[in-house]
Amino acid sequence: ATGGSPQSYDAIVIGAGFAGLYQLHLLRDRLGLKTRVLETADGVGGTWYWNRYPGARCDSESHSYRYFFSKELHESWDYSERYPGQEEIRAYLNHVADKLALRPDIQLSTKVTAAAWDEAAGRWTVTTEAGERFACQWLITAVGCLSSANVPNIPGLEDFRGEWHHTGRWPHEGVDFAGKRVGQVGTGSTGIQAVPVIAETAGSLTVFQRTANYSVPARNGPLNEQRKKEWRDNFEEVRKLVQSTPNAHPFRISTDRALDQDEATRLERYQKAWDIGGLRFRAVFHDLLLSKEANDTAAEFLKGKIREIVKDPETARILSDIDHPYAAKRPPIDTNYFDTFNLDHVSVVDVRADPIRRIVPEGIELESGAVHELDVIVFATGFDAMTGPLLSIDFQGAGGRRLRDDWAAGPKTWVGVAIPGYPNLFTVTGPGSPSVLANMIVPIEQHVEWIADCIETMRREGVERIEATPAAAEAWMAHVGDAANATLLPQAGHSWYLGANVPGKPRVFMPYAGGMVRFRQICDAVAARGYEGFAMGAPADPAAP
Ligand code: NA7
Repeated sequence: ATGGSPQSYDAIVIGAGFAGLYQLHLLRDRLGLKTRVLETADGVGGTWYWNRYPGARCDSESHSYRYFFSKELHESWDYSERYPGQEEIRAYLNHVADKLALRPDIQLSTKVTAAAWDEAAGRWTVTTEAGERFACQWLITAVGCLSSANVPNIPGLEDFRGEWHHTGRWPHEGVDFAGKRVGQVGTGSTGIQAVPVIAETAGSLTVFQRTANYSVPARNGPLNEQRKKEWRDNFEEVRKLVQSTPNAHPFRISTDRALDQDEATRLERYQKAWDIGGLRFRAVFHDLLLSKEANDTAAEFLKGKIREIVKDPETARILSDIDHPYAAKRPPIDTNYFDTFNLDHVSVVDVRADPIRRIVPEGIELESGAVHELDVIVFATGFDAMTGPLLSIDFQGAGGRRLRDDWAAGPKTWVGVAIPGYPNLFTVTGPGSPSVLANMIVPIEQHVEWIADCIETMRREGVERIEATPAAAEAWMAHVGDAANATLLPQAGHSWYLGANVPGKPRVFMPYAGGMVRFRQICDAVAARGYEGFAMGAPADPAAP
């Protein structure tokens, strides 16, 4: 179908991860729209297709990391461990694709490179890397928010004699570390998962740490049959629970305040939470992300744990030299991360004190001139989060405006799902959505359902065109800023929430920190008021070109 007139659809969905699969199901099977999913990869799974690095695992507990829209689907699948591993989540999504017969409408190995709004036709034209063209009335991006790999621009990488890989683009055949000198850059959630597993086979492992990080033991383990049955039988309860907590996890954040406790009680509570493990640690007190003084008590406890676990005092000092509040950056959870530094062949290098200068053919050279000779470099350096995947597509909106220009000073959306100037375009988990601050599945389901409801309303009422107003988006991004500023989240100056991990990216706090419950209420109110903040049927700003 290259050249000639584009293939025509009602709706095109970009991406076949959790969001894209469910969006296809709703648009095709509930609304009866002629829908096509375009997916870069040669399989479904999104994040869980690409992130095949050693130790890749979800930080959400497995009974909450699954769709909740169908009881039948729910009952057709069990995960095997407390936290689902990458391969198992990918298998789950393949299972869903089969169960809902989604595959015939998913076009794999198809990378969307551009999308342009044709005002006269009232349709989007979507172009792929291979030059295929599609026309559609509604365009939905389900491209993920942590999917554009951020490979740091370190001079000399092309001269490196060994092999290097980014965790988010891991080779499918795996990487053989046996006996090799491995260097890993990055100690975020990903790096902290990878270190213990890489250390199992590597000849040596050197971790290049720019920012020390907290981590709480995940306490992963197999789920026994009784547990599996319990999750299966309590579908409604779990669904209600995840939809009623601000972070969409299957546990409630305590209403107790850290600062109201005496020292002994507080420590006891922290110790208990440490023993339970995982993101539940964050839930132990209500004020951990609201008060620096409260946060300091948790931070001190966690730093103490690092110093307790790590035997070498200098290594312990480097690993516990953490300068942001606990959970102000996404808090990692781990399996034996700090213990791994007690192994003779594993070490940490503080590249804040002695930064990476360049990569040389033999390895990594620091500002001091020290060279670490390596056979493999692993970049666990994260993603161009939230805006990266959208801006990698050349979006051309009404009047020829470009998303890259419109977002040059930072992204602007109305309730995370719509962008002024881009009619009939919906973004799942876009900037301004709470997605990355929550157990991702719950916001994904909410966005996808809200979008389907909106399109259904348009069809019922004979409205061909919808567009967020600039005023609504301005107000929303101001509210997103206020919600973040009410917490300690902006205090981690180098977090990807702020775009600070990508040089040159505007510093704007992107996710909505007001909580998933509040977000859902706001979106429901927007719809109930006849799609407030949207212009229905006509351009939002008639004065614009
Ligand atoms: P993150 O959380 O962005 O972590 C990336 C890590 O890589 C972090 O430690 C960075 O240090 C480090 N980094 C990035 N660039 C460099 C350079 N140039 N030199 C040295 N170190 C660098 O990504 P993850 O993949 O771990 O996690 C992403 C999300 O996926 C996670 O939050 C979960 O939601 C799932 P920095 O802190 O910037 O100094």
